[in-house]
Amino acid sequence: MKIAQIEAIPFAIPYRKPLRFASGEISAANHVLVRVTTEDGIVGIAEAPPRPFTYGETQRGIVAVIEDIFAPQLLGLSLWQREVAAERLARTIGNPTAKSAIDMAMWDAWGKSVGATVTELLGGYSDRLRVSHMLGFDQPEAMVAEAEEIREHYGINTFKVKVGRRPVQLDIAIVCALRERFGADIELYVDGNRGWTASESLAAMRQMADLNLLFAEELNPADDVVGRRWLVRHLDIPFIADESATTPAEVTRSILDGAATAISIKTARSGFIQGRRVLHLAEGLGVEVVMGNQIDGQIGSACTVAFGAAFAHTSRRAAELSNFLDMCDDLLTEPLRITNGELRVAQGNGLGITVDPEKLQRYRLN
Ligand code: MUC
Ligand code: MG
Repeated sequence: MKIAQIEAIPFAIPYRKPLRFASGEISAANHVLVRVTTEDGIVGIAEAPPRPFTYGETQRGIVAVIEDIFAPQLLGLSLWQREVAAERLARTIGNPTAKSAIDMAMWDAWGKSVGATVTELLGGYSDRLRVSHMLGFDQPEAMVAEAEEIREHYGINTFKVKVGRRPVQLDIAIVCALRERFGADIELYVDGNRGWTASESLAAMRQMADLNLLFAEELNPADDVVGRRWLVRHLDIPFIADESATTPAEVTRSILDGAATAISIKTARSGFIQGRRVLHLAEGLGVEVVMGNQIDGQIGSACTVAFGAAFAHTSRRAAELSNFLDMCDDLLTEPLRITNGELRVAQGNGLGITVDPEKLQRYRLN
């Protein structure tokens, strides 16, 4: 069970259509496949999706930090020593996605070694999650049409609408159009990716007060310390901290400061080991969580559902698991399938997924 090799393999898969939101745009999955191989030949996998505009990590940076800094510190550790690995990785500040992919690949390998799924190892609460679909920036008609298609094909009834543009009226019109088209048949919430000011956010939320929204997420920057607290205090729905609260310390500060009243957990940036700490902290503080999406491919989505299905608290709300639908292709032998609005945990030990060698050959960059 000792780690013999850690590989970081960059790959690129184009998107069918770009996903646009207030802090960036994605038109290709320039991700890194991380493989942890043990001395007895067990291979664990995970993927690292860099989001330079949010966390500063890049594809080349992830490969370099894994090869030069992280891998040499972990070789020879046993898969039973995940806390030792986490402690060594934590000595380096930042690089959340690189660290998380190593952590999750270790759990995948551990599950394969002991004959259990990662969901069972983490908590074993369920075998599936309801899915929420993210609607990126577009004109109102196109966003309503996308929601229609997603409901029809995949049975998804929860939508997160990207907002944060100026003039704010355009985004408000889209949320109104979605509610008008689908009535009470869908759940809706909004995510601003820090695009608005506190006062723009409150004015917009007041105009959407009758639309029965579930949550508002990261509408303005958390660094607007007083403005953010003022905004959250004036809302009567939970306010999700996403990119502003990714570690246990940031979550504690956000909730105690009144900068948020709910938390997004993304396995891409917390892995399973930190994700579990954030989750239990949120439970202890008494706030809701949503399983978020760092615009993961299918490997990352398999990680999210494996984690989210493991616990009651992460299973309550629909999880953001459908961004991989925007990709032209992926690396898995057996693609993930969303049916009846749900994604099931892949069957098989560890994460239950396998990389198709031909696809990896086609899309890898080195
Ligand atoms: C979200 O919830 O903000 C966009 C970039 C990223 O890292 O996550 C997203 C979705
Ligand atoms: Mg967000």
